[in-house]
Amino acid sequence: MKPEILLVNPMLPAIEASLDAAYTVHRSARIEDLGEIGARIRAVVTGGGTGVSRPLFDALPNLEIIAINGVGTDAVDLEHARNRGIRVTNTPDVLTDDVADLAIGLMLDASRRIAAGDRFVRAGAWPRGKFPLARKLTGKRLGIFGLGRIGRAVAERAAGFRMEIAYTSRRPSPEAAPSWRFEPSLEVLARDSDVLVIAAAGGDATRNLVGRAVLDALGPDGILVNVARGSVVDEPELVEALLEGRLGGAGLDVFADEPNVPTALFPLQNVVLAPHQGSATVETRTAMGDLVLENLSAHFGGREPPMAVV
Ligand code: 8YV
Repeated sequence: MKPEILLVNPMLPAIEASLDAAYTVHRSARIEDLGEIGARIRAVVTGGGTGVSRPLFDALPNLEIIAINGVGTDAVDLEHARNRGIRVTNTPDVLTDDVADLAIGLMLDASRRIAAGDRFVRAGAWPRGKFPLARKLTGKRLGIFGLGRIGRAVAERAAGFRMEIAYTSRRPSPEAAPSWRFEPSLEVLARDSDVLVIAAAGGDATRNLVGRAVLDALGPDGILVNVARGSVVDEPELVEALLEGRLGGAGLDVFADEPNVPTALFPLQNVVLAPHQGSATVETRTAMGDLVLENLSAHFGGREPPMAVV
């Protein structure tokens, strides 16, 4: 008998075909649809932003493993999983380059107004006048909040733009390049940066840490880029700072209540909005899916999953 699993978010067709070959896959995570199936589910496959809600946990009494198709574990209550003896796995490393690439893209776009220029041309506005001047990125000061794998990959890329790099993290990172300066205070880092990139993990430890004080420290010429989690930023404060011109611009791939983005941001030409697409390439989603398959097959084969978090 194939183990029964619950797939919460769709994956690439080839990955789903491999799941179907090895498991009986249920595809509705609505509690009311689960009924007695819930007791037969032994694994959940879910996205990093979606995780597993408490009601879903409760509807799956025989759950053995949660395989996250993503690096972030903040949407899964790891303590609760540990107490229930449920394994949790994720897909680190394989998405680092893509997320860092997107951070650079958002930083470039928010500075150089590439998407705004595209809208200007498409709207037929060019023959009627010049597009306003943007801001240079090369040589500017980059602050990175969270120097994990993704933060380091952003810093490495930014070196190509001759940016001056500083970071804040729980402690100085032994993996930081000698020229990257450690700054213990996020607010001071923001004050001393032209661009602040958030690459810190989500969850209670970082919730709303980028609030009014940090945004005001970054200031009217500063740019905020977020490729981590919407929860790290106090979103109403961010919207207010952008509307009032207290913050220069933003490149945002993540939001507090995805897929809902504050509509007040839509008219702003100094804000670049992305639909949580940091890891959304065919190559990376294939590699992430392969890791999910490996984590599951190790678990059901009685081996330690390669990417076990719990
Ligand atoms: C994905 C993510 O969009 O890795 C994460 O934590 O949020 C993203 O890479 C998501 O997990 C896709 O399912």
